[in-house]
Amino acid sequence: MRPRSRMYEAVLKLVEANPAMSKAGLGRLAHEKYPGLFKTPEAARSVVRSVTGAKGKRDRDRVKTRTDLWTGDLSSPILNPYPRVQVDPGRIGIISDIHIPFYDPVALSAAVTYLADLNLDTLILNGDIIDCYQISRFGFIPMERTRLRWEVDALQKFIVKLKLTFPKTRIIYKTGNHEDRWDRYILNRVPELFGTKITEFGQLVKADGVELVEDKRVIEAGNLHIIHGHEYPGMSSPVNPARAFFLRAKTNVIGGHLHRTSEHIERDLSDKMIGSWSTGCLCDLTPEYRPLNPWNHGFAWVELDNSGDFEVHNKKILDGLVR
Ligand SMILES: [Mn+2]
Repeated sequence: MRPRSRMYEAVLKLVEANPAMSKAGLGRLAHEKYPGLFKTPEAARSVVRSVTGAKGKRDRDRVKTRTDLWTGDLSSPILNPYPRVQVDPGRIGIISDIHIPFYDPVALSAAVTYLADLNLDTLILNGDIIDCYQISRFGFIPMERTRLRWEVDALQKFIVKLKLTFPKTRIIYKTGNHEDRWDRYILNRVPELFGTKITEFGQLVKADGVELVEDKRVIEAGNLHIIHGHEYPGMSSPVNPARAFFLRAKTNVIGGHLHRTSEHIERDLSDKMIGSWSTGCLCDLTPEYRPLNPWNHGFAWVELDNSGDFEVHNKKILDGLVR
């Protein structure tokens, strides 16, 4: 072990005395207490990081040794790695529930042209972009445009058009419950080919440089979590979609899936403000399979700053106008 610096020792003392304090708070405290050692709170904060990281590693090593000792000779478990996807600070557009071929051309172009003016850093296609109508378990009315082949072609044209409209924007496609129909279909029909390149849904969009987020994984934009909405069970028809998201996520969250614009804000006992939002859809509001519903057209954009704080602009679309 190499000898520890005075800065390291000073910060270690503070970390041990204030286990609940944030890294930024510890940085400020170290700067206040030892101005000779740390010229700025930021300089102190980087030492805080290394001190807490080192402690984290000791703990992780201890857990690993204990786990290896206890389960080393059991057979391998089935585990699901669940990495989160991070979005950088900046402007983030969120559109979802387009349900190609049942998209609403007026609403879709209103949303896309509005977002195109914002110089987005990231655009998130937040699920149910295509319907996968032909391969749903609810049966299907055969028409040219309801065939999966037509949907796939339309999706690819849509992606190409998005890339032209947002040439400098990172585009992330998070799959929703309708895209999940793809894998279920492959698993039922040709399980032997499941998980191979030929059957992978992502192959439809990856060539155009679109990143795919699958398997109900969460996107993190600073302190805001982005989900489609089907990740949680029992989300079928809540009174207020945003509140339903809040009750499940218990943290800042935005999702689509319910095709309705809503917002729910709560302050918790520690004075923390928590916000949840649901976005409207961009599909036909009276589709043949469900003509009566409370849906509205909409989308959102988010301004995310470096601290992780964010501002949600949850837009509605009425008669082709963004409100
Ligand atoms: Mn959905």
